[in-house]
Amino acid sequence: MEMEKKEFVIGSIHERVLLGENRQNDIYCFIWKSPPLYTRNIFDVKSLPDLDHDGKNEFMVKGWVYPTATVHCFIFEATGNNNYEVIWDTIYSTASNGTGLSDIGDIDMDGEIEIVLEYGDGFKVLKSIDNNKFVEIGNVLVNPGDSQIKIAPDLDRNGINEIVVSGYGQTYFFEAILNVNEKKLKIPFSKIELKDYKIFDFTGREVKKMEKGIYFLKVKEGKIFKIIKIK
Ligand SMILES: [Ca+2]
Ligand SMILES: [Ca+2]
Ligand SMILES: [Ca+2]
Ligand SMILES: [Ca+2]
Repeated sequence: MEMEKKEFVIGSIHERVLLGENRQNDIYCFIWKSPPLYTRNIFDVKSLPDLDHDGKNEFMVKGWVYPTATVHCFIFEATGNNNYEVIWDTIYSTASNGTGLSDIGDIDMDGEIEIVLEYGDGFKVLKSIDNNKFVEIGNVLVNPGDSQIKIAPDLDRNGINEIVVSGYGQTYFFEAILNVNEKKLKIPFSKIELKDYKIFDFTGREVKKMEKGIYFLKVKEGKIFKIIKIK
């Protein structure tokens, strides 16, 4: 029986990305190398589940060049066996001295996945609107930037997934402000800082001040969290 092969993408500090494949138990090999992308520091890599619905999966890579402070995002798509091409790309400038990691998820709650691209100064929401076509439907500045993005599965149960942005000891929750009667290609976002949430520990006592560490957050009701510190 032919096993389905899993591929993986590796970015680099140089200008290219490499694609590897698992051949058999513990055996991996590189099967494809991109042309020079004229960017650097390609640490942010994300698999995309065929966002433009043409039957071919995509992957996204983002590079950042210093000191010109430009962020370049590329979306590649498979063109056949073991070959990939850039189908869309965009450049942003950033005032931040670094960039973080992006995520994907349903941000405008239409059942389709969007890319939430971290670009140093905040995030951009990129949406596929046709074959090989992506548009920016949201742009949020998050000081001080250079953050990790995670899409949360509607923790406060109001029907809208959250975008969680963490960096430099700060965490913010964002949600798209959606008007269900109107389909807009530009959506604003509301920002909720973690300090705006009521937080309780597992004994039921309210936590007034969060200290450095890693926390599990669990929604009790509305914007009230039960919290368990694990480190
Ligand atoms: Ca596709
Ligand atoms: Ca969506
Ligand atoms: Ca395509
Ligand atoms: Ca929500």
